[in-house]
Amino acid sequence: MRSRTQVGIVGAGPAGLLLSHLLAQRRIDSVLVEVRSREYCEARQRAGVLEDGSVAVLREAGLADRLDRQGLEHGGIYLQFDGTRHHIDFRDLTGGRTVTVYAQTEVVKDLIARRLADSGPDAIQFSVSGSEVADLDTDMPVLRYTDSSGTRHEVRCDAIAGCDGFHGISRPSLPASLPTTWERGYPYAWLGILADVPPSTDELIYAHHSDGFALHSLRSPTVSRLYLQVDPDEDIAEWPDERIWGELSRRFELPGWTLQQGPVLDKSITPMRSFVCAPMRYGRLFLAGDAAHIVPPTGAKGLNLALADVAVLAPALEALLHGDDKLAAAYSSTCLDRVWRSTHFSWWMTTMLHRTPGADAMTTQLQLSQLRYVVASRAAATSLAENYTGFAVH
Ligand code: RFL
Ligand code: PHB
Repeated sequence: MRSRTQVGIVGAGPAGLLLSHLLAQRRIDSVLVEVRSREYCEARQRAGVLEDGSVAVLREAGLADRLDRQGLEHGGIYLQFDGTRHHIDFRDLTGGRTVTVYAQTEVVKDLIARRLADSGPDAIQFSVSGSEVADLDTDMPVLRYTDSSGTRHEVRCDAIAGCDGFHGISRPSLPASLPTTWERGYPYAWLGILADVPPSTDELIYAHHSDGFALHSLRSPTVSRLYLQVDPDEDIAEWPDERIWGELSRRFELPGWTLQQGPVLDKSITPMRSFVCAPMRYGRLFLAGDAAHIVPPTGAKGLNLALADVAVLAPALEALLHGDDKLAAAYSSTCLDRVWRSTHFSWWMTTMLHRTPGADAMTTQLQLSQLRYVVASRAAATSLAENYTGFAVH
């Protein structure tokens, strides 16, 4: 079946969903296709921390009703090392900036509900297969997909947004000679759990430990999210709940403090990688979010970068559709500036806090020296605080 739209969007993660909403607000039609079901997208456990700039983008887009009611504003984090827990006070260090703990699952649920309410049940095509983008050298690229009832579609578009994550089809559709990519793998992974137990902390704890990194995050006053550094080839079957709680308790151990345990609701292992692709545009195909860049989760940046990209892309597409290419031409470099800052910050946090298998004792001493410097020097703490809370989205 052949049809026509203004913007074809591949992928209903945070980037694709927010973009379709921002375009609809500008009265621009889009077709949004997603390989997974709605239920799968709404349950996928991922990020939890929104920068002030991301909250501002969601508020301006009229998407923050539930976020404003249920999001938990945090004015700092704890850094734990050498048996001591130190508070980094973002409000004090940055003149009032904070982050908001609000799960990616909730951002995605809010966005899906809003798109379907505003534009009807066909606004998002879930459970598609065989998505392809083609004719990228022309002013009318094409998006092809097979819908959930088996009908093949060919949609002519003025522009296409590849918001289909790291493993999607959009980035591989660029001509092989075009993009430059940079990649770094890390010799560890995160085992994450969601637990039905009130958090044992008021703010996130990032813990350096000789057995490996641990992070205590949360989802609500009654649900905790915790992570443990494990080997990248670790088998999750080797990690029954008691072993996970035992390891977490050891890595967060502090006299007079106890880690509350509870039923584990979800458990998974995530590999860690830094990746950047430039440029993020080819003709009328624009990459956004994880399709163009990946950061390790230690800096809590991935979701924020995805939202920032499309906040830049929506006005650029609007101008492009009115014949003005200026913002579209600047899209890639505007986004990559923020992407590289977050890539550096995420790499820095990651390498400062994780145990590198096989590393010598000197490496550990250098990490500890850096951590002591961060908690002792206002300048060093301010650098962490301003990167963590993020920079204004333009
Ligand atoms: P997504 O969320 O991966 O969405 C891409 C969507 O595209 C679909 N798709 C396709 N659809 C149609 N056709 C195809 N051929 C397709 N191929 C794929 C996929 O099914 C999916 O629905 O990318 P997006 O929108 O760019 O959003 C990026 C964020 O999801 C990601 O950066 C963050 O989750 C990263 N991240 C964190 N970011 C933060 O800002 N703060 C955090 O605290 C944080 N913690 C995390 C994280 C990621 C984690 N994992 C699991 C990678 C913690 C973890 C453990
Ligand atoms: C989370 O809550 O999932 C989370 C928080 C902070 C991070 C990574 C993940 O750095």
